[in-house]
Amino acid sequence: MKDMNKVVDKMLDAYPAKVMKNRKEHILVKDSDDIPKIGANTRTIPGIITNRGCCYAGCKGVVIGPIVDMVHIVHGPVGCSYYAWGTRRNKGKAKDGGKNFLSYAFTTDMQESDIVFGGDKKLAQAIKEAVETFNPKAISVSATCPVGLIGDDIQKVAKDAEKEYGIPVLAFSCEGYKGVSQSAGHHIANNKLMKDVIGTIDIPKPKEKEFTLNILGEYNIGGDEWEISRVLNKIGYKVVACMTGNSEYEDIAKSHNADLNLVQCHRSINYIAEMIEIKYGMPWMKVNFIGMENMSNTLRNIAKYFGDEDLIKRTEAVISEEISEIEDEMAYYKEMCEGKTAMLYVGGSRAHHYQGLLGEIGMDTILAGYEFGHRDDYEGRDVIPDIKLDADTRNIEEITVEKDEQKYRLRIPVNRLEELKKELPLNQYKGLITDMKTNTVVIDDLNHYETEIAVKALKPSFFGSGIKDKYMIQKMGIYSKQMHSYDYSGPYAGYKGAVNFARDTAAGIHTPAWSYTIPPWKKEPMITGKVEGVEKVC
Ligand code: CFM
Ligand code: HCA
Repeated sequence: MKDMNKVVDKMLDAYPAKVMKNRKEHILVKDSDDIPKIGANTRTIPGIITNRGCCYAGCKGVVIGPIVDMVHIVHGPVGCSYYAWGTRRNKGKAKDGGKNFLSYAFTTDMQESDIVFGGDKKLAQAIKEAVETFNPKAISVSATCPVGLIGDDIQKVAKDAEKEYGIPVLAFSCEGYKGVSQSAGHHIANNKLMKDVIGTIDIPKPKEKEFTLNILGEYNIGGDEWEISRVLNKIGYKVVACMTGNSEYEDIAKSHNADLNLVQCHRSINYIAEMIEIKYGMPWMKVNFIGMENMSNTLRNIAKYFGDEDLIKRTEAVISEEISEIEDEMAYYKEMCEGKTAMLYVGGSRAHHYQGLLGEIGMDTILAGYEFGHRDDYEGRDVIPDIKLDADTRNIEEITVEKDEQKYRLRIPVNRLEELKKELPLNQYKGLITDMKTNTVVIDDLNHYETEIAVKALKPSFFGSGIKDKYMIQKMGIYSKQMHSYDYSGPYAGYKGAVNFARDTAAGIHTPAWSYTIPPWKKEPMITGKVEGVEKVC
């Protein structure tokens, strides 16, 4: 068995003292069942090649962008808009009679003269053109870095446009430099959706045997939401809104009227889940739709929440039917992958969510980390978090929710809810470190240098990566799957998604392509030399 501490020491060894001290806080070896503390959600050291994105990416790219029937205007130079054009594979379809603008990229294309003289007029003109050409239900405006630096008042431009055109125009002051990663952008997006959209359209209360859900933190990457909703609908649930994958503006406006919020990606949307609970009394439950067992447990938990006998029976019937359809194929791929190892370095939730599915095809995750997860994403939480404590709230206007205005609409009695909180993941969740085995490595804000050391030392068969690290890993002869967009594949969620993932993984690991690549450790000479008077092997 590899000594993981030695691998970590090798990573840290090359750093100057100050950098080493900093990085040490973000890297740990899990060597017992204790949950060690990890440094997270802090500024990346300048000069280190981080995989992180920016605040604008988190707000426009992640949370707001997937809403299908809004025109999303990026106020800034064209590159910021172009970068976010279609790369995330957040799929969407127009609903009956509705519109879908996801394939477009709208930008004000700021030039030097706009930076000098201000871009407000150009933005107002862009909104006008969008209304006249596309007649959307609503418009979003997202600010990129220069907008904040020159002080364009996008909030005023949006308010004036709302009055003039009679449709919601949501302005997000999500300049890229705010916060330390895309996480700040999630928070800004959550706050505005809560303040200006959620709760603005009421729908009738569901009938007695109607069970309504929202899915939060699910963005329909590669069609995941379609697969999740297929199974939920088969059991008999009605999904009011998916935030924000494949959703329409009005779905979100109505979402406060559902019975229960399901939270898939906690990192990006915990703020809305908390605020809806405080304002409307709707509880939220942590779910995981990735992997057969996680999917089944999630479905059982939802049914248990409602406690309806028929619903529980239907849930069991659907689970059996779905599993019987895929188990042979899963077993076949398991045989191909059994005993192989994996590394996962993805955003703020997938590095955790995919470990169960990898386990189902016989693969252990030996190293994992988040780009921008917070401490609670690593360590889990069993109490209701205080949303104001997040470091991201720096520079971000807080929204307050009036407790006196609570509109309780609970389907189940409050005392039963309190009981269920002891049995179900209501308001609570496990962390990435909690679920990892011993003798594994956890790394926050992993960089390219550390990736190279880890891959060389541990030679995994699979690396779940992002676009910035994928090819550098493949050049080392290791199969790397882009876990943000699934490359060109998916869905990976739910039962049918699990088979897609298993098939892609088995094929990726066993492709003969790797035998044509000579990894650096097979051709690089071992150089022995003196560094600062110390004998070193590099
Ligand atoms: Fe949530 Fe996401 Fe993720 Fe995320 Fe992202 Fe994404 Fe991601 Mo890329 S919302 S934290 S900010 S699950 S875009 S769909 S894949 S880094 S792990
Ligand atoms: C983002 C979006 C991203 C980027 C993926 C990557 C995505 O945060 O800007 O850098 O590999 O999922 O598309 O996370």
